[in-house]
Amino acid sequence: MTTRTQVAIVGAGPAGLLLGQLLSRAGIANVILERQSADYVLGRIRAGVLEQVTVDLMEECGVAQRMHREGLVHEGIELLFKGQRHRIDLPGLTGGKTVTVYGQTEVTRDLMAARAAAGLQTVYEVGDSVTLHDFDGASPRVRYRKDGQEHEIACDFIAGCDGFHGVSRASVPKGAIAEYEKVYPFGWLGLLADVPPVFHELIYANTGRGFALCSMRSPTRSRYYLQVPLEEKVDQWSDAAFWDELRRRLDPEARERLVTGPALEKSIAPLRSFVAEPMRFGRLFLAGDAAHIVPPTGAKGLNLATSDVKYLSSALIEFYGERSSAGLDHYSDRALRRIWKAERFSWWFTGLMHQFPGEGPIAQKLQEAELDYLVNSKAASTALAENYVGLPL
Ligand code: RFL
Ligand code: PHB
Repeated sequence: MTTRTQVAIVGAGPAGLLLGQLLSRAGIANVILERQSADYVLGRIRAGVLEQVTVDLMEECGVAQRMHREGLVHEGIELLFKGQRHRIDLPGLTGGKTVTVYGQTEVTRDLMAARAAAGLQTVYEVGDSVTLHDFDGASPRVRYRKDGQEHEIACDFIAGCDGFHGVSRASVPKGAIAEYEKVYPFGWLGLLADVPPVFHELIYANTGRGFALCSMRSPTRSRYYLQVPLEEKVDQWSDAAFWDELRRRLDPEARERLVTGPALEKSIAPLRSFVAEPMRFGRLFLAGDAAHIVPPTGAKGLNLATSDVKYLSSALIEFYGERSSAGLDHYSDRALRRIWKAERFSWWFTGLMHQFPGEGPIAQKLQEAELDYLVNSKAASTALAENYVGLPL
């Protein structure tokens, strides 16, 4: 069966759902195809920190009420090194800017609820059946299989919002895409637990035993991460072993205050820097993790997905409203300028905070010297703060 829409969106992560919402509000018809079930998408524990750009976009989508009620506005982060914590005052260094701690799961849940309430179409559980056709011409099509039935969507544009392992980028002819990649020699072991956070702000810790991060989802739910070797498996880590190792990487006060409890979720994420250029191939546009990955140290991944969507939705709205393709023609260059700066920041902050195997004790000393400079130089801490809260669109 063939149906028609204006924009076919592949992927119902934050990028796809935000794009769908912004387009629908502008009267542009769209369908979202998602490999997994809605519950599976909501079960993935990922980002926790929203830049103002993302908060603003949630408002523009009309889905910001719960985020404003339950989200935690953070005015600082703590850098822990040589056993001591140092605060970075975000608004003081950036002319009043803050970040909001509100889980990606909740962002996704709010967007899914708004989409369902507006009666907009999301086709879940299409598995690996999606294929993209004719996006180098004027009439692209997307095919998929659902419940044993073949479907085809004829559309004006395809938005590839299907993450790093999605089908969209993989459908582009090899020579048409340049890929830049760095894989880091360690991963993050994350643990979610219903215990009060060790501190009311995030703690980023540089230690001789490796990086640690103390984050949260609410005043009663904590999210912690430990740098672990790449080859480590999550079942090698009992909850007790995790808490033990985290304690060792904290300062004495935090160690004392840490409240432990059973893990609700535990997983290992690899760290990668990746950019695909350009982000447009004819009538196929990539957005979010489909086009780029950052290591999570800078908390930029979800926020980059939202800035891509802001640029792409504006360009599509301009196309349908004014019949101008200027915005679409500039989309890739415009998005990549912001992406490369976030890639640089995330790479730099990862390098500053982690232990790199084989680099020897001088690396630790140099990191400590840079951190000492960073927290004592207004210029250096301003550079950190303005990147952390997010560069302007
Ligand atoms: P997603 O969220 O991966 O969504 C893509 C969706 O596409 C679906 N899909 C397909 N659908 C149909 N057909 C196919 N062939 C498909 N292939 C895939 C997938 O099932 C999925 O539902 O990408 P999107 O929307 O671009 O969003 C990107 C963000 O999810 C990601 O950048 C962030 O989670 C990164 N990230 C963080 N970002 C932040 O801004 N702040 C943070 O604090 C932060 N912390 C993190 C993070 C990522 C982490 N991990 C696990 C990688 C912490 C961690 C540990
Ligand atoms: C998180 O809470 O999951 C989180 C917070 C900050 C980061 C990365 C992840 O830099």
